[in-house]
Amino acid sequence: MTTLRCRSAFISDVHLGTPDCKSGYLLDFLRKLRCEKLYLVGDIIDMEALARRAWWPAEHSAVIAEVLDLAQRGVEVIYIPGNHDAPLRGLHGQILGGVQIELDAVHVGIDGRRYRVSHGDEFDPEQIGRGWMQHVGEAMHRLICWSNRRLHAMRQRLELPYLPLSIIVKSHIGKALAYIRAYEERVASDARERGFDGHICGHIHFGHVRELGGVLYLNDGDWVEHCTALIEDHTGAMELIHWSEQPAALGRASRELVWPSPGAALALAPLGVHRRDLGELHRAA
Ligand SMILES: [Mn+2]
Repeated sequence: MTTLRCRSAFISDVHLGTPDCKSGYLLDFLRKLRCEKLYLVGDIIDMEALARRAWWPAEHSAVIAEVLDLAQRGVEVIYIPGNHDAPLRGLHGQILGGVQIELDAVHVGIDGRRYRVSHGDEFDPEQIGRGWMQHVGEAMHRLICWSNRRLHAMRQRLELPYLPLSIIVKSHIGKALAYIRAYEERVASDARERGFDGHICGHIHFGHVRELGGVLYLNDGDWVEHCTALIEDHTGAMELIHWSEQPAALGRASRELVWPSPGAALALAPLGVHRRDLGELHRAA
């Protein structure tokens, strides 16, 4: 069994209590993790979903047991609740089973860089949170595909030429990308104003390592679609990694070099967006 050795690890948007949570991969990640500090950056237990429908498989309990076990073994575990586990915010300042609950935190890297850590819903004026990508992305894509088929069949009967609806799809993806860019800008400018070297957050389910106007925007992604974590190695470099059968490094920020993650590629791959389009995003960003 290989282990993942690092100084700190950041995960968020696990959404325990929903069928979307990739608890198997997360459990494997936690069992192989050897770190000093583990930050749970919000939306870990989806209390909002649980209030609607009580659904809880044994594997989700195993995830919690594993986190508590890490705390027992001396890992400093800090839980910063998000909008889906907001009731836990009332417990800030308390320690539960060795897990420290906080509203936000300041993480000082081993290289001296200072980061503010928060879930990030405070930067989301529309409070779309978890649902937004589904709304704008997959559901829209499915609807468009279905409409496209129906429309095409109808137009064929009327002997009208083929009308590609992909233009409409693209405009919606464009909206999604513009939303992400604006969000990232808001987070980065807040870190800049507060005098931090960067901000570590989650919330939008879009893992990303990038530099924006001299500060680092570090989003640890999610365990619903992308199975990503942000890792600080023993030199202080921050790396976004994907964890499944085939773990992969997605982006890295050391003191010397920022290698931005192709976050857009991850999020938009299910929509069939080509890297060509993503190139446009990165140029525009
Ligand atoms: Mn959230």
